[in-house]
Amino acid sequence: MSSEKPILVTKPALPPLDEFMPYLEEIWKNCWLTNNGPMHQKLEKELADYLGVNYLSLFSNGTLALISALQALGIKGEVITTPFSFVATTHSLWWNGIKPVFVDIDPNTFNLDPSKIEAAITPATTAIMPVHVYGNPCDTAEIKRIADKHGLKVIYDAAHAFGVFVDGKSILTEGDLSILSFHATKVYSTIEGGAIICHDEQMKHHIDNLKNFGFRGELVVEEPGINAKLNEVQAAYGLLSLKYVDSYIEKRRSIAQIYREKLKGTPGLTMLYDFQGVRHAYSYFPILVDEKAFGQSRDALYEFLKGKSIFCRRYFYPLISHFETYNSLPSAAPENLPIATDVASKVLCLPIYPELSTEDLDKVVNSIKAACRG
Ligand code: T4K
Repeated sequence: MSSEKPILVTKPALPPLDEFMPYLEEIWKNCWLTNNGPMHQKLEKELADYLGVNYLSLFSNGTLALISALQALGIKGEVITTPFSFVATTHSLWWNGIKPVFVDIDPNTFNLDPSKIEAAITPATTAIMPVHVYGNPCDTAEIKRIADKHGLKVIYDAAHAFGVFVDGKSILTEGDLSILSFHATKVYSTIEGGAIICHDEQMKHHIDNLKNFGFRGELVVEEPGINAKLNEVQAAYGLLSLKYVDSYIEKRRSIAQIYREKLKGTPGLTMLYDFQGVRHAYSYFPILVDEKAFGQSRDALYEFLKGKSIFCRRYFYPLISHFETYNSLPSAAPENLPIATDVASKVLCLPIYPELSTEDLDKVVNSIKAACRG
């Protein structure tokens, strides 16, 4: 192992500390720390405006937002979902007593393949939970067509899709509900945090109550809600971060551009490019390593880079369907998921974050090229 300064897959973008102090002073003055305080209310409004959505409810993290979104729609039975995601996607189904049904992904987008959804629908199916993985938009029109035909709800796990627009329209306006994650590793962060995006005021009230134990007013508990509120300090951090997020996305865009230019033509490496009409936010930079053409396996490359203090990540390997909780489900069989199994065996996410220096970026690129035996 080298003693060089580590280059991690991501690094949180921190807003200037001195600019955070006035927010803290305000909180101290308000003496209001959580439970829908003024910072929280302001952030819900500013985020909805920034993201181009009508109703947004903040959460203490993306996982509780997912769990609560399923609660809000009363989803039961079976839900069709992707195995190629962070494990929280499927865990949210498990926490609601729902049976996940895994469907394979599209080889070009790595998202749920709509052409394989209908074959997985049974009388117990109530919803589809796709993921805009790496922030790349799902085929939302086709998913809507299938959902409408079969009377299914659609809940998008949009944890990676902050600030993603398709033909000028926020991707978060799709489906019945979408959820976001504002974890420290995300493009936009409240340290820990998340949100549910919905389309009408009544649903927004319902979701707001759900994250506050199910209370409606002071004396009435309408349903078994949970505590998933975002506190004032984190909301303030979110307000300040929002001022910088466009510059963060721009830096990420230029890093992605450099990777694409400099790694182009490397034998055995496949990269994803911008989709037509999409404003990307570049939350991750995945590459696929074809062992035969590259001359080394993905895992050998991962270890080689680690030896140079470059810590890439194999998001999302192993597939969720591979984990013990889920691997006995019939839909988890690798034969049912050939594309996802193949992509998971080849994928490597390269470092991408606003502060990544040109020097470090060059080091990543040169090290990958040095590892290539193709
Ligand atoms: N749905 C999807 C599709 C998701 O990807 C996620 C979360 C969720 C739902 C659930 O949302 P949350 O409940 O988390 O809001 C990370 C994140 O913890 C997780 O939020 C994220 N997805 C997932 C893809 O990645 P780990 O286990 O890889 O994190 P960790 O601690 O290994 O950190 C990753 C890298 O970032 C390391 O190189 C260290 C660096 N790092 C990390 C933190 C926390 C820093 O430099 N500073 C930091 O403060 O899960």
